[in-house]
Order: sequence, then structure tokens, then C-alpha cells
Amino acid sequence: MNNSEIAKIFREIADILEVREIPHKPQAYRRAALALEGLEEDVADIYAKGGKRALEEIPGIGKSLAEKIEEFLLSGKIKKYEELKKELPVNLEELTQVEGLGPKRVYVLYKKLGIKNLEDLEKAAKEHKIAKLEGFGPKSEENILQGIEFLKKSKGRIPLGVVYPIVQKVKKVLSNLKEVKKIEVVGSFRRRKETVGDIDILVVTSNPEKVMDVFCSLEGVVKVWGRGPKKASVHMKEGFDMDLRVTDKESFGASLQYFTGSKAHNIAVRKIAISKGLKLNEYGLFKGEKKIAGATEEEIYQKLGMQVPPPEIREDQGEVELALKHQLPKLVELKDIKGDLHVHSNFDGGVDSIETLALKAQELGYQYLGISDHTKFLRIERGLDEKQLEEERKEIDKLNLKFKKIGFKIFQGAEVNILRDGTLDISDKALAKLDYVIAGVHSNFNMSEKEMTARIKRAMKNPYVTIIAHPTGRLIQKRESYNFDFEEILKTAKATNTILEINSSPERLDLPDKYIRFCVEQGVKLVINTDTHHWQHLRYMELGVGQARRGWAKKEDIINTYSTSEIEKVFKLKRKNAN
Ligand code: DGT
Ligand code: CA
Ligand code: CA
Repeated sequence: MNNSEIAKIFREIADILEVREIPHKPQAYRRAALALEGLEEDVADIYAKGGKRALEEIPGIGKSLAEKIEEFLLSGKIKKYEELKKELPVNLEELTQVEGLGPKRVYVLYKKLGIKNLEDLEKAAKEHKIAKLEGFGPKSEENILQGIEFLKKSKGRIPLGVVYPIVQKVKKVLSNLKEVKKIEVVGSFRRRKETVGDIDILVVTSNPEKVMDVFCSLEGVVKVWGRGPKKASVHMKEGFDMDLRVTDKESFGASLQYFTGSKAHNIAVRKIAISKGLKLNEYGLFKGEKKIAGATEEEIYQKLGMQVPPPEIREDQGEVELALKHQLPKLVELKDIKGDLHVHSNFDGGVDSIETLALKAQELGYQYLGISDHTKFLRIERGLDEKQLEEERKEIDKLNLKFKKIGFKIFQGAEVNILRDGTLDISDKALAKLDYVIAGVHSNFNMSEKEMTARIKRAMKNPYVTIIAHPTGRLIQKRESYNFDFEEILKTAKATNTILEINSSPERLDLPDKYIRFCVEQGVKLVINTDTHHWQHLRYMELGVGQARRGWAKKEDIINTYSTSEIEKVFKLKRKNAN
């Protein structure tokens, strides 16, 4: 789309003008970039209909910028940009990604050392050329090298499951300070995106100095990138950055809204504000000079005539339109979950006894627990054969007798392997004795799309297969999903009443969010499971619920929000065609 392409050029022009210390103009270009990103219609269409005059009518675009847009539309180029670029012919986007490098410093590095890209930058730093530059010194050289390392190592992103427990702890330490009045972790973390670039934290405090001190000396902080009166930025030993921003009470809601993002959502919301003659930024919602909302997120959305979209769906994927119509779905919540159906016990080499796992599940308020130990094929993990499954059944029956009076039930399941041809690694006769069955692909990932689709479909057609485990097989940042036709899988799941799993394990989060949304739209039921191998993994449920919410899942889409008797009906429905 022309709009984002031109916006990018405008931002770069702004950067170069800033380097040349030209006043005001950079701001005008940045404002125009924002305006362009906020447009629904392509500027080419606007221009086709109304010419240059119509471009000038776009808020934030004046006469001279309208001319530049016209020039781009007609020639594919902007002369002014080409000229400016000659002055700073470097990869600005790449270089400014290095923490602490803004356009001005990039300019100095180019003028003095001819640095044009990340490679040049690393070479110069390693040769200690940067340390000698005025305004840099050994410290910023070291910073630059560390910044490059980080960019290279993690491509800048880190799985949510890795940062999750660390961030929870940081939040707790900071909220325990008496100086902290309000705190929220915002950005992609609040949206529960499966990987995060960095962590953004917002606080309202009576004593910013004190909070910054604590923040910069938190356990796990290996580097302080920078620290000012309102913002600090640190690097954690696990390889990610955290930003802390101080805001005041009256602006907290506006900052919450702004820094939660996503950027695309914010652009769409700001457009609505503009359409109502209002202005929205991180300080508040304004009518002219007058602030009409800002302290809470609720009042901001309310004044815009909107419901508050849950953070997990703020991706400009239709939530803004529905929020305006007050038709947002009610998403599943952690408190709706009544049990976990993918749990390994010490019967297949896991850590905990079934009894321990059941007691931990009861502590979480669950009404049932499904034990799903591996069957035969995975003998490496001590997979169970028919006889061992019978022994396990006895143990479960014994415990169920004991738990009956408190209304808690253990289901016996199993995690069976889907073999190359789509058959399972254990007989139907053995499966018939279980309450439910999870089937998954654990080997031979490299098949053609056609073969893999046929393989999984055949497994789903087995009347004893209740759930397909981690349906895409991907491992976050480690392994791509195998090739298969998800639409076909959806159709078969629906036709056979097979449930698809949202596996909450931090390295999986499988299904991915967009697939969850397809399931929800098609009425294919889902289950949120933890794949627990140690009782502490039961806590991963929270990650799975976040993932389900990102996929717009409601309570009724998720079978483990059902009561014990309702879920038994789901198990039976699948088996109705078994003989
Ligand atoms: P990340 O860190 O890459 O996983 O993603 P976010 O969404 O946390 O992005 P980040 O950390 O760059 O910024 C946090 C939020 O701040 C972002 O979600 C929306 C808001 N924000 C940042 N820059 C802009 C911007 O240029 N325009 C608008 N409208 N919002 C922005
Ligand atoms: Ca972030
Ligand atoms: Ca950030």
C-alpha cells in the first residue's frame, strides 16, 4: 500500500532533517506519517478521485507534503528524499535499532568513520574506533557491541513463556513499593503476543527517583541502557530489554491505552477520535485544549463510544468496528477453566504421582483432571502398553473413590502417537477402555502437505481419538509447523467431533492465534491443555488462555470450561460411531 511506503519515507526524511537540526520540519513529516498510516483509503485512490486538493484535505497533510505525495504517486520517487539520502546514505532503519543509537549519532558515525550498516558498526566497535570519538567513549562502544549481540542473538524477540515468570516477579517487586500507586505491564506482553520484542512497564508514583533506583538494580539486570527522570531502560540477563515509564495519575489510562498498542489498533482508534473531532494521545483524550478523559482506559473508550477491547485482540483485526457497535465477544477467562486434560504422571516416566497431580489440580479449583501418559511408541519416555494402562486404571479408580465426596474426578486418557500412515501405536481395543484419547504427531515431520493432511485426517476419523495434540507441531523460534492443509483438518474435525488442542507449553503455544480464530469461526471445539510433566507446569494454563483469547475464543468454544458431566458428553459424542 502506498500509504505505509510514503509514511516510511517521511519518517526517514524527518530523521535526516533532525540530524541537520532543522527546526519544526521533522515534526511535520512525522505527523504526516502518522496521518497516512491512519487512513483507511489508499492515497492513490484519494488522489485519483480528488487530485492534489483532496490530499491537502487529509488532516496533518499541508500543501507542500501533498505535493510530495503527488510526486511519489506519479513518479514512484520523492526528489527531496533522494537528495537528503545522499547526505546520509546509510541503513538508518537497521542502525537505529541498536539501543542508544538515534539518527544524530548515526550521522556522526557515518561522517567520522563511514559507517553505513550494522556490519560496519560492529567492525568499528571491535577495532575500538568508536571509543575514541567525541561524545561516545569506551562505555558507549561497549553498549553498541552488546546491543548488536542482542539484535543478532534473538533477532530481537523472545518467547512470551520465557519472560512471563520474570515479568510477574518484577511486577510484584515494584508493586510492593509503597511509592508505587499504580503499575501495569503494557505493550505486547499485555496483549499476550507469543513472542515479545521488549517489556514495557507503566507506573504512577510519588517518588520516581526511588522507583527508578529499584528498577535499575532489580535482580537479573545486567545493563542499564539509560535513565532519565521519566524513563529508564535496562537489559536482562535472559536477553531482553525492559522499559519503565512514569506517568501521572490523570494520564494513566491514556498511557495504558497508548502503550498497550498494538500500533495498528492505536492508529484505528485515533482515527475514530479524529472523526469525532477529538484528539487522542498518551496524555489523554482532548476536545480542543480541554482534556475530557485520561485517568482510566474505560473512560477513554467510553467517550469514543466504544466497548473496551480486551488487550489480547487489540491488533486491528476487526475489534475496533465491533467495539463501536458494542458487539465484542466475551472471551474465555482463566477462571472459566475447570480442568486440564493433558498431564503426564510417573506412570510414563514423568515426575509426579497421579495423586499429587490431582491434589494440585484441586488447589487450582479444578473439578477434573485428565491423565494422558504416552503409549507404546514413545518407549524412550517409557510409553505404556495395554497391561500398564490397566494398572493405571486401577490406581485412578482407587483415587476416584476417595475424591468422589469432594466432587473431583480423574479421567484416564492417553497420548498416543499418530504413525506415518495415520494409524495409532496402540490397539483400538485398548483405547476403548480409556475415557478419552489424545493423538499427536511426534515423528516423521517431513512429509508432503498431502501426506501429512491425510495422516492427521485418518487419525481424526478413528472414533476413539478425542483430541489432536499440538496440531501444527511448531516450536516457537525453533521449528516451523509441518506442512498440512489446515482447512481440511478443520472440516474433518467438525465432521468427526474431534477437539483441537491449544497446547500451553511455553515453547509450543500450539495452536497459533490465527488458527484458533479459524476454529472459533467454523465452530470447531478447542481444549486448553498444559502438557504437564511436573505439577508446576499446571500453571501454564494462563499462557494457553492468553493464546485462546488472542484467537477470539469464548468460554463455550473451550471444552475444559464445561462441567464434569458436560465434558463426559463431549467424550461420548466422539465415540458414538465406535462399535
Ligand atoms: P514488541 O515490543 O515489539 O513486542 O511490541 P510492542 O507492541 O510492545 O511495541 P513497542 O514496545 O515498540 O511499543 C509499545 C506500544 O507503544 C505499542 O504497542 C504501541 C505504542 N507505540 C509505540 N510506538 C508507537 C507509534 O509510533 N505510534 C503509535 N500509535 N503507537 C506507538
Ligand atoms: Ca514492547
Ligand atoms: Ca518498548
